[in-house]
This record gives sequence, C-alpha cells and structure tokens, in this order.
Amino acid sequence: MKYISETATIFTRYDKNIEGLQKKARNVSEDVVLQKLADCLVHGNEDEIEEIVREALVTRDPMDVINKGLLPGMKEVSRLWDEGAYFLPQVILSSDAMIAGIALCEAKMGRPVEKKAKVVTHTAEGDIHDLGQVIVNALLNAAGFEVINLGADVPVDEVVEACRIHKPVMLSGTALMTTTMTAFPKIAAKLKQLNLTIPFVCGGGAVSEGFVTSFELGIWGKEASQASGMAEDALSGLSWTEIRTKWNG
Ligand code: B12
Repeated sequence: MKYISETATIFTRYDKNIEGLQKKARNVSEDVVLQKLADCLVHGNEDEIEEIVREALVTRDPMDVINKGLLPGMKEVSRLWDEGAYFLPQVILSSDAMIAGIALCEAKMGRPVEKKAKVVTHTAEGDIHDLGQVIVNALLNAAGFEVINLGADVPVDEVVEACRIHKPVMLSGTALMTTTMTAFPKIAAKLKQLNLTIPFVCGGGAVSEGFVTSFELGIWGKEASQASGMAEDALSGLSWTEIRTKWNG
C-alpha cells in the first residue's frame, strides 16, 4: 500500500492564497480615495463600499467615481479572474459591490423630471453578466432618457416585443459570452421583419466591431459612456446606418 508522505499541499486554503494575490492588485489611481474604492472592489467588500463611495462623492463628480474608481477596480477583478487567481465567489462579491457603488452614483446624479425618449436595454438571452448594462442604464438615466430595463437573460422574443410596444429611439444589448451574443443578429432580423429599424447598439466583452456590423441595425458599443451620445443621435433623427458610420470605424 502506498502512503502519502507530504500532506502539506493536499489541503489548500484558497482564501489565504487570495489574500496574497489581492495584495498584488495593481494601483489604478493616484487619488487616495478612488484607490481605496478600487481596492474595496477587488476585496469584494460590499459593506464598506457604500461608505467609501459616499466619501468620494463629497468632492467628486459621480461619473468620475464610476470611470476612475469603480471601472478600473472591476478591470483588476477581471484580470485576477483571467489569471486564474479569482474564482466565482470572489467575482460575485466584487460585482455585488460594484452594483451597490453604481446605485449610489446614480442616485447622486439625479434624474431630470421630463424624459427625452425611451431606450430599451437588456443583457442577452442565457447571459447573466449585466454589469455593463447596469452602467449603461445609469448613464442613460442621468442623461434624461427613460430606460426600459429588461434586465439580464432576456429571451429574443421578449426584446422584440418590448421594442414593438415601447418604440424606443435605441435598443441596447450586452453580451459577455460567445455563446450568447448570437441572440443579437436574431433580434435584429426580427425587428427588420416588423419594419422596426431601431438602432441596436451591442456591447459587452464578447462582441467585436466586426461581429456587430455584420448584421443590419447593429452598431458596436465599445464603452458604456458612448450610450447617451448614441441615443442623442438617434433622438435627433440619425438612422442606424448614419449612427454606425459616425461611431464605428
Ligand atoms: C464579473 C464576471 C462574472 C460575474 C457576473 C456578475 C454580473 N452581475 O455581471 C459572475 C460571477 C456571476 C459570472 C458568471 C459566469 N461567467 Co463570468 N466573468 C466575469 C468577468 C470576471 C468580468 C465581466 C465584467 O463584468 N466586466 C466589466 C463590465 C463593465 O464589462 P462589459 O459588460 O464588457 O461592459 C463594458 C463594455 O463592453 C461596454 N458595454 C457593454 N454593454 C454595452 C452597451 C452599450 C449600449 C454600450 C455603448 C457599451 C456597452 O461598456 C462597458 C465599459 O464601459 C469576466 C472576465 C473578463 N475578463 O471579462 C468573466 C467572463 C465573462 N465569464 C465567463 C464565464 C464562462 C462565466 C460562467 C459561464 C462561469 C460558470 N462556469 O458558471 C458564468 C456565466 C453564467 C451565465 N449564464 O451568464 C467567461 C465568458 C467566456 C466567453 N467568452 O464565452 C469570461 C470572459 C471569463 C473567462 N475568461 O472565461 N461572471
């Protein structure tokens, strides 16, 4: 019978490993408070994040808090995941902290009483990665658009039906997986069949410009910050082809 002589490596405290890796997270800002915010996100500390976001919002613009603190922090989380350092539990904690932080920024931005026009937003069928969509929602709201938020994992027909009912100036889609982004051309084809030529801005880590511009109505959204500018263009009467020409290469 064989006996194992070295047992030290059999049981691994992943939480202890992660403590070390978190210390290796890169600094993302020279602003002490924004750095504290990014660190808090990397540690997935939902309890503390609210206090730090409130502190940051005292003297900073909510957009800066999102773009210079929360987003770079989440990029570090993505990097740790890509390097195999983080597992699902850590990423879930970080994304919950991110959502809590964005909600506070959104509340601070305030919402104009009169809405300019409707924009339908969704995350693709089968996909629960909704952080990009949450940011897009916050920015569109802040820019005065009425956001019809369908949430995540939305069936193709539900998206099409929402467009038929609400007649939005723009449709937004987010997909983080190669398996789910295939919903976008299906939605676009169904909209075309109904003669609903709504500019359909598709973003999310999985989608590329080449993919999105390969189907009619599709416009590639690289950064969430483009969403309100694109919606303004749609509101001013630019067609999906004109918006694509303006924003895509
Ligand atoms: C966070 C995360 C999760 C979280 C999601 C929490 C949430 N509420 O979103 C949790 C832990 C739940 C999760 C689960 C899973 N995940 Co995950 N996850 C990630 C991770 C680490 C970060 C993604 C993220 O949120 N990025 C930050 C956001 C802000 O980026 P974004 O959405 O792309 O948005 C930006 C732009 O694209 C743009 N944008 C987006 N939408 C729009 C719209 C408009 C209009 C505009 C203008 C712009 C725009 O603006 C934003 C920036 O400004 C990535 C790794 C990575 N490197 O990306 C993996 C990743 C996406 N996950 C992956 C996988 C496989 C999964 C799981 C299947 C794992 C599992 N085995 O269970 C499940 C998915 C279950 C499902 N059915 O969806 C894979 C996908 C692989 C692929 N290409 O198909 C990735 C790439 C990891 C990897 N390298 O393998 N995940």
